[in-house]
Amino acid sequence: MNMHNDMLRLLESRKPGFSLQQPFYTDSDFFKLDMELIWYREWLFIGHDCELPKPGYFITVQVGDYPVVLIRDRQGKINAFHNSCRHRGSRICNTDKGAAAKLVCPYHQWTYELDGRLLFARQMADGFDKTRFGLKPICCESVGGYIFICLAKEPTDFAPVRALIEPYLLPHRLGESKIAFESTIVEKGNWKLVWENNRECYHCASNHPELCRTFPEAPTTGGIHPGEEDPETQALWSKCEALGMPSKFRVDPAGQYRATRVPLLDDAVSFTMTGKPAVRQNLSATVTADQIGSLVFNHYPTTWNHILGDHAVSFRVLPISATETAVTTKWLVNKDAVEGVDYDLAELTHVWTETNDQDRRIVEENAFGIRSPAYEPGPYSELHEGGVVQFVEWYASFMAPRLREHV
Ligand code: 3BY
Ligand code: FES
Ligand code: FE
Repeated sequence: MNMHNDMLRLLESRKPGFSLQQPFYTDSDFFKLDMELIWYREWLFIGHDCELPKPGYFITVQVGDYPVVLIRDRQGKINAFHNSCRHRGSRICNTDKGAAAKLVCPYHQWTYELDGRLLFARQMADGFDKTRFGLKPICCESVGGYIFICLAKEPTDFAPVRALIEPYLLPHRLGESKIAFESTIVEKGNWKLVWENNRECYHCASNHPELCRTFPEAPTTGGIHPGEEDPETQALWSKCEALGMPSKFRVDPAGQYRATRVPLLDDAVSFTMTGKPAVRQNLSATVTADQIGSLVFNHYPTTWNHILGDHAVSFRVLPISATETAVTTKWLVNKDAVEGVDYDLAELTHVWTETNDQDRRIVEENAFGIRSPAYEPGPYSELHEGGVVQFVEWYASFMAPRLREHV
């Protein structure tokens, strides 16, 4: 109770337009509240449909205290389950990914169907009722090649997310792509610092030489109404919308998810050092235009994305502790593209590998300085950090009412 009260008091006394007070970035009790009130309640992006190409393919993920497995069943449906055996609770799948005909618990070999039903439980007493011990399901939705789960017993309606995001994603056919490469880095900083850093490009010119070859560091890109007053963006939107690719900036009323297409610099079409495509064939056969910029799609608290003509890059944020966050990046290409023939992996991944590492250092230095007893919340730049203010306001607006339920 006290903890809820403490956080609520700080949220209510914070200065709008300023960074949060120290405990939001450092305190383990505050971290628990973030997990309970945001991470265990909101829809979370976990992975892509193309990572589960056939029945039996699975990926696992750890969300706070919850081990989770996503698996495609024999009907082709993607299911999410708590990765905890209904016998004595052992984790069942203990690799990041794999494929299995059945899910067999390594401890005493209780065996589950891909849809979660318990099929065999060796030498249990007569009359043991297998139907009562299926894997516990987790709500799961797939939209435009992105799989989301929600750990809440009664999730918020996913339909509005789908309605906003799906038209933007569909032309890019990410469901039919493949992962060319993925990386997970651990940043020694609170998950909110990872997001704050992502939501501005105030730091870009001096920190991201590779990204800045193709990505505009214009202050409005991450802002509240990005692109509306910029003729270049308007031209890109008109051109792409005429080609059947929704592009205009849209955000949901609560500010949790947004989609927009942003132009790249000059003649650039991809995040490479030259701006030229990294992959020979387009990601989607239906998108043939050259300059389509980058479709940026964000959903708090887990994901930001760049979808280009020749590839896409998805980012997944998962908190580990108050001071550690895992960031997983996946590079998606046309499923028929062959490494070494149609793309060079080092060229494809170079810009964001460097950018991620630069952002990791930035976040870690930020976290370092915030731990100082001398830290006090500082003012965001109105010109450059509108997106950060938007993120912090979203966070406060989701946390405060939920904290009030407990005080
Ligand atoms: O586009 C991104 O992913 C964000 C916005 C600008 C800085 N950062 C790289
Ligand atoms: Fe899974 Fe015993 S804990 S079979
Ligand atoms: Fe950055």
